[in-house]
Amino acid sequence: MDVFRSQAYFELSVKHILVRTSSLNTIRSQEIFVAAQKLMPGGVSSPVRAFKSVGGQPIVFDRVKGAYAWDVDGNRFIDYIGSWGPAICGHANPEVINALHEALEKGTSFGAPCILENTLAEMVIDAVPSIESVRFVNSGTEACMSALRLMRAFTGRDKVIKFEGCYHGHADMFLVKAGSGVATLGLPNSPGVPNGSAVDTLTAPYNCLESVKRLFAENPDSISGVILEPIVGNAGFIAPQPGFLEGLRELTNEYGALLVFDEVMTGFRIGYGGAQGKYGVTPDLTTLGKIIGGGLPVGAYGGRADIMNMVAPAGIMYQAGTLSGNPLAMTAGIKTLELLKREGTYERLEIITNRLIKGIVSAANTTGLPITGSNISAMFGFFFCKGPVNNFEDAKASDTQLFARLHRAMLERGIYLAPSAFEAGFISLAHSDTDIDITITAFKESFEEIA
Ligand code: KE4
Repeated sequence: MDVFRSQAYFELSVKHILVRTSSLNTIRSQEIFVAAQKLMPGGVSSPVRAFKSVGGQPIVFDRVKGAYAWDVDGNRFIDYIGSWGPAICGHANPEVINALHEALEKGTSFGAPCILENTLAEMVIDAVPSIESVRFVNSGTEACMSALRLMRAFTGRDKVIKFEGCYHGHADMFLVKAGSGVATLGLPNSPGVPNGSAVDTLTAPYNCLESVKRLFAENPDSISGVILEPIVGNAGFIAPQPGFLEGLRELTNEYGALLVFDEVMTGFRIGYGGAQGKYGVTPDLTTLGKIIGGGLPVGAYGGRADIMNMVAPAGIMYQAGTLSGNPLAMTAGIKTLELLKREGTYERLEIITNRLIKGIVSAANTTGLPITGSNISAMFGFFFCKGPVNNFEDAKASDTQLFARLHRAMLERGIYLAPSAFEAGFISLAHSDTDIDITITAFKESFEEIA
């Protein structure tokens, strides 16, 4: 059978099995996704995109602009994921795009020092209280993996404390009671992670200082440090309780361990100085990603100079990357941070995000649905339960089935929410007051539909 006929036959057969599963026309998404599943595991490049926990047809994007995404069937959505955080200045921001066009003329990758790395490094060091020196990598996973290696190298200790539901990328030692896609898929800490990698990863419930104290007391000289999301976005949205971050700072100081804030999600999202700027707690190391790449692949880890000086070639802890410090990614990050530095950006983000979450909670209350929700600047979330939600156990007790039904109802009304109850929502400077009004109305209608 020649390729053309086989392709035509395949497409014809696909059309026959494709049915419209909702009022939303997603035929082309379905065709593409059916084909994708024959090419890539689960048809996606990252598990959470497959809609496994909310069901239904993953939406195949065609293009994005500002607060909106268009799928391959021509449906437009108001997007509250924003590529999982990077699009805080709106998708395809014209100033970022123009800067990239200029940078492209000089090439796509150097594999050599480039002044753009200096520029972005200076901006990060100026913005983030804990960072005196920074190393760029290509993802949040790489940043967290490297930060853990550095914690161990600097202290000479092997164990690390992480919190249930927090997600620090997919490196072996972090896939222990992790959040995000691992929690979404209910994977038991993922097979393939050898015991040797996970045995030194200790876990505690988020917001529970007593558990951390106990772990330190039981392992007084073997814990290299504590790593956490200072505001959780990977178990759903969970804020630190008053005193929690300060308590971790005191405990790590007392035991000679390091405190590491994973600000891959919160960095430059909840303020220009991240969560550490908001709460006034300074960790020893910080990991970053998402926004500092402006939508291109960038991660970073940085912190006290005496610690960072251990990183090769300044020191003996090895870490490297072919595309690290890539000129295009640096350009997108620089321009994005320049836009965020402008007067009034975080005030605007706080106002529209707070209005949205208040509208969501009020609509659910009117419909009689149990809900708890909140925001911190441009990051928000809610759970279908009475609340409060202070840790992953609380989050898991929420009604995730109801969330799945809400997700579908909102898609049909042109609103694109994270396809998991264990994720956060992200707003951008491109979301207009009208977008917020439309979204609140869609929530009201959806709550009435699913109640
Ligand atoms: P990446 O390797 O995906 O760039 O970053 C890993 C990571 C590390 N730390 C935090 C706090 C993170 O939120 C992430 C990644 N976030 C998820 C969203 N919950 C990425 C989405 C996905 O896995 O597709």
